[in-house]
Amino acid sequence: MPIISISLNENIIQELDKLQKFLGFSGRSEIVRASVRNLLLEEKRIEELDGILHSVLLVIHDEKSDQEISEMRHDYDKIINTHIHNKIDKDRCLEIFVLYGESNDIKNMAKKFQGNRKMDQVRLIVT
Ligand code: NI
Repeated sequence: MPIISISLNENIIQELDKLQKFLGFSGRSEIVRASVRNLLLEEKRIEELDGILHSVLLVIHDEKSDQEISEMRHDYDKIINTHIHNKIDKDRCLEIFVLYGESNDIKNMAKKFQGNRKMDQVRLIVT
Protein backbone atom coordinates (compact mmCIF):
# COMPACT_ATOMS: atom_id res chain seq x y z
CA MET A 1 0.00 0.00 0.00
CA PRO A 2 1.47 3.41 -0.90
CA ILE A 3 2.22 5.71 2.05
CA ILE A 4 1.18 9.35 1.92
CA SER A 5 1.66 12.09 4.47
CA ILE A 6 -1.18 14.40 5.47
CA SER A 7 -1.28 17.48 7.66
CA LEU A 8 -4.01 17.79 10.30
CA ASN A 9 -4.47 20.32 13.05
CA GLU A 10 -4.09 19.30 16.73
CA ASN A 11 -7.82 19.36 17.31
CA ILE A 12 -8.60 16.93 14.55
CA ILE A 13 -5.78 14.59 15.61
CA GLN A 14 -7.15 14.50 19.17
CA GLU A 15 -10.66 13.81 17.93
CA LEU A 16 -9.36 11.15 15.56
CA ASP A 17 -7.44 9.39 18.33
CA LYS A 18 -10.48 9.47 20.60
CA LEU A 19 -12.65 8.02 17.86
CA GLN A 20 -10.03 5.40 17.05
CA LYS A 21 -10.11 4.14 20.65
CA PHE A 22 -13.87 4.35 20.88
CA LEU A 23 -14.45 2.39 17.67
CA GLY A 24 -11.60 -0.05 18.31
CA PHE A 25 -9.49 0.73 15.25
CA SER A 26 -5.90 -0.47 15.53
CA GLY A 27 -4.23 2.72 14.30
CA ARG A 28 -4.57 6.10 12.67
CA SER A 29 -4.20 4.72 9.14
CA GLU A 30 -7.11 2.41 9.69
CA ILE A 31 -9.44 5.15 10.89
CA VAL A 32 -8.35 7.52 8.11
CA ARG A 33 -9.06 4.75 5.57
CA ALA A 34 -12.53 4.19 7.08
CA SER A 35 -13.23 7.94 6.96
CA VAL A 36 -12.19 8.18 3.32
CA ARG A 37 -14.37 5.17 2.45
CA ASN A 38 -17.34 6.83 4.15
CA LEU A 39 -16.73 10.05 2.28
CA LEU A 40 -16.60 8.17 -1.02
CA LEU A 41 -19.85 6.35 -0.20
CA GLU A 42 -21.50 9.62 0.76
CA GLU A 43 -20.29 11.19 -2.49
CA LYS A 44 -21.64 8.24 -4.48
CA ARG A 45 -25.00 8.47 -2.68
CA ILE A 46 -25.29 12.17 -3.56
CA GLU A 47 -24.11 11.58 -7.13
CA GLU A 48 -26.92 9.05 -7.69
CA LEU A 49 -29.71 11.43 -6.68
CA ASP A 50 -32.18 12.07 -9.46
CA GLY A 51 -35.36 14.03 -10.23
CA ILE A 52 -37.14 16.63 -8.11
CA LEU A 53 -36.25 16.37 -4.43
CA HIS A 54 -37.00 17.66 -0.96
CA SER A 55 -33.84 17.91 1.11
CA VAL A 56 -32.12 19.67 3.97
CA LEU A 57 -28.60 21.07 3.87
CA LEU A 58 -26.93 21.64 7.23
CA VAL A 59 -23.86 23.83 7.38
CA ILE A 60 -21.73 24.74 10.39
CA HIS A 61 -19.16 27.43 9.83
CA ASP A 62 -17.08 30.12 11.44
CA GLU A 63 -19.02 33.29 12.06
CA LYS A 64 -16.47 35.19 10.00
CA SER A 65 -17.77 33.43 6.87
CA ASP A 66 -21.30 34.83 7.24
CA GLN A 67 -20.86 37.23 4.32
CA GLU A 68 -19.38 34.58 2.04
CA ILE A 69 -22.19 32.14 2.85
CA SER A 70 -24.77 34.73 2.07
CA GLU A 71 -23.18 35.35 -1.36
CA MET A 72 -23.02 31.59 -2.07
CA ARG A 73 -26.63 31.19 -0.96
CA HIS A 74 -28.00 33.70 -3.48
CA ASP A 75 -26.95 31.48 -6.39
CA TYR A 76 -29.50 28.95 -5.11
CA ASP A 77 -32.41 31.18 -4.15
CA LYS A 78 -34.75 29.32 -6.49
CA ILE A 79 -34.37 26.03 -4.59
CA ILE A 80 -34.24 27.43 -1.04
CA ASN A 81 -37.67 27.24 0.59
CA THR A 82 -36.55 28.05 4.11
CA HIS A 83 -33.31 29.33 5.56
CA ILE A 84 -32.51 29.36 9.26
CA HIS A 85 -29.33 30.99 10.49
CA ASN A 86 -28.47 30.40 14.11
CA LYS A 87 -25.50 31.32 16.23
CA ILE A 88 -24.50 28.14 18.13
CA ASP A 89 -21.54 29.26 20.19
CA LYS A 90 -19.06 32.09 20.61
CA ASP A 91 -17.88 32.08 17.02
CA ARG A 92 -19.83 29.52 15.02
CA CYS A 93 -23.10 29.52 13.11
CA LEU A 94 -25.46 26.77 12.05
CA GLU A 95 -27.38 27.23 8.83
CA ILE A 96 -30.30 25.06 7.85
CA PHE A 97 -31.51 25.22 4.27
CA VAL A 98 -34.75 23.47 3.39
CA LEU A 99 -34.50 22.79 -0.32
CA TYR A 100 -36.91 21.77 -3.02
CA GLY A 101 -35.92 21.44 -6.64
CA GLU A 102 -33.90 19.67 -9.32
CA SER A 103 -31.45 17.14 -7.93
CA ASN A 104 -28.68 18.72 -10.01
CA ASP A 105 -29.17 22.11 -8.37
CA ILE A 106 -29.28 20.49 -4.93
CA LYS A 107 -26.09 18.52 -5.67
CA ASN A 108 -24.32 21.62 -6.92
CA MET A 109 -25.25 23.58 -3.84
CA ALA A 110 -24.08 20.77 -1.51
CA LYS A 111 -20.80 20.42 -3.43
CA LYS A 112 -20.15 24.13 -3.37
CA PHE A 113 -20.44 24.18 0.43
CA GLN A 114 -18.53 20.91 0.88
CA GLY A 115 -15.70 22.19 -1.27
CA ASN A 116 -15.30 25.36 0.76
CA ARG A 117 -12.55 25.01 3.38
CA LYS A 118 -14.18 27.46 5.75
CA MET A 119 -17.07 25.07 6.45
CA ASP A 120 -16.73 22.99 9.62
CA GLN A 121 -19.47 20.58 8.65
CA VAL A 122 -21.73 20.17 5.67
CA ARG A 123 -24.43 17.53 5.55
CA LEU A 124 -27.09 16.88 2.94
CA ILE A 125 -30.16 15.02 4.14
CA VAL A 126 -32.45 13.75 1.45
CA THR A 127 -35.98 12.65 2.22
NI1 NI B 1 -23.82 33.95 11.63
